[in-house]
Amino acid sequence: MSQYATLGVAVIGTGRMGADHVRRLNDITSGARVAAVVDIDADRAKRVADGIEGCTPHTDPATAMADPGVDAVLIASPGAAHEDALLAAFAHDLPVLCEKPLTPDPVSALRVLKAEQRLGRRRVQVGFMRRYDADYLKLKALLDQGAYGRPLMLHNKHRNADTPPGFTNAMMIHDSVVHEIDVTRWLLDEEITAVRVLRPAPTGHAPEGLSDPQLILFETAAGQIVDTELFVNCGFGYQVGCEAVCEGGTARIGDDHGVFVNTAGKWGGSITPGFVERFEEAYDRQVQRWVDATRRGEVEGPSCWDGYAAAAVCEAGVRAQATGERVEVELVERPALYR
Ligand code: ISE
Repeated sequence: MSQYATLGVAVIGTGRMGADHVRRLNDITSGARVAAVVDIDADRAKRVADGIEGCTPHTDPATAMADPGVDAVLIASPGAAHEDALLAAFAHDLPVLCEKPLTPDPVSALRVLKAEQRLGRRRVQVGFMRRYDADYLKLKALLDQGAYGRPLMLHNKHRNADTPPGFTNAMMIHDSVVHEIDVTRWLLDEEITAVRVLRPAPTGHAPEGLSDPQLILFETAAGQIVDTELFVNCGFGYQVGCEAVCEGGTARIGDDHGVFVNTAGKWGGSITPGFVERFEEAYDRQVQRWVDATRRGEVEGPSCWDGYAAAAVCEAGVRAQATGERVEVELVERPALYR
């Protein structure tokens, strides 16, 4: 029996992802309601709250968390604001779904990791939503069953039609490659130990100063090599794919093209425009699983350790990108809470 009739969720940040999660919790997720919204823009918070029965607007996360109707927190503010919001949630003993990144760098991620350990139990699920995508789940199941033997390599592709204004080379690692960092660690069940970044001559469609595309290489603790083609101004749509090369065969996901047509001497399908559309079901499943686990009094999914490890690989990745060198990833010993 759940201790919550309906889980009252405070959504921190009502930008693109936050607003999408508010809609999801309202219209799609069962067993939850949006009890509070937080945004530094008071008018915006009020506008969002006004449309939802029983929802209060706030500008400060800690005030929202003190609201008696709030049982859990979904953090979707910019990464730099995550640490304070996470520590406030710990102080209020509230379970959290935290959009990636956990925090923007390994030093602050480690502070969160230590604070959660002081609670003595996990409180946080990190929003690495690809782990909830139907294709990635099938690939993970095949690898875990050993269907094709030991995995030797992964080939990833990650293409965006274009980038928002102000997108930098470092953001290509922190915002985009962070997903391949997480799926690599999750699919192979291994830590990433070193990173290299190759930068071919850029496309003329990239904004000034952006080195696009890039080829990112990971080494894992088990000696596997993983490559990722990242091309964030490809112009034609959103494509994410992964091919696992194993001792006894290969398995590939991400060739989704919707309806396949033959007409006028050509064949083909369509390409999803962006990540919100491509991963819509994964986001829905991620939030539903979080709500269900929280209502059972449990925490599952990607942990603070996964958020910390991703931040450490991102830091190495940005150094590798800037220097052109192979950079080793530095990780502290994995604490017992996350084994
Ligand atoms: C964005 O922040 C995401 O998380 C998307 O999944 C990714 O494809 C995109 O490159 C990032 O900017």
